[in-house]
Amino acid sequence: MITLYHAPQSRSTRMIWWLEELGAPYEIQPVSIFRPMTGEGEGDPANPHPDSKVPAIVHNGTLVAESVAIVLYLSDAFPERGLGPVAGTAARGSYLTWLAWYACELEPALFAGLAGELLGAPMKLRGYDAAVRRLHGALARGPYVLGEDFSGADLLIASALAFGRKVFPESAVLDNYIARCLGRPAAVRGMALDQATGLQKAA
Ligand SMILES: N[C@@H](CCC(=O)N[C@@H](CS)C(=O)NCC(=O)O)C(=O)O
Repeated sequence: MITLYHAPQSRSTRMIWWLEELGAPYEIQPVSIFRPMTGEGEGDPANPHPDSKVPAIVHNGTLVAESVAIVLYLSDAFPERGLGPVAGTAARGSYLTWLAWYACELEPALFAGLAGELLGAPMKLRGYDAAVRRLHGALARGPYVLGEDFSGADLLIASALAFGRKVFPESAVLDNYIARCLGRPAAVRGMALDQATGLQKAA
């Protein structure tokens, strides 16, 4: 059994999507978090995440925090689902590259854009331009960043693009990619479950 520590409309929302993709037995443990955008909320003593953030999972007694680590841990734990190349396969290097790229390149570019920090910051703008270029390059070669097959890398990248769409250039390639990923049945179920959790919390 996997327990997902979750706060509605946060980075843990896409982990419900991920668990739905994997078809693994799981339960959602709603927790409160501090919301920096509004200054509301506070960390929850019931949350085992070392920084009281979400997402975190506990699987057979093992705590895993950080979105990238959770995505990788679970695609490795359920290899039969084929949602991320496993160690020893030719595509593993590319999978790891895109997961690390998401955390180290795309997220910083996204948040620099959201904070209005790109103009007048040549290093940040250079990183942002490179991220946009690399993504377009990959999506010119296939529907997903690894080519023909959807993976956990797409889940992270597409959900971040959807969240910060206004920061990125107008592009049918990006719009179609987001729609392709977020239109997956598991993603639709994940969003509905996120809403249901939010209602539960409010009640
Ligand atoms: N690098 C972490 C970031 C997690 C994170 O910042 N989560 C936010 C919600 S989207 C949170 O829990 N914030 C609570 C806080 O800042 O105290 C990841 O990707 O998992």
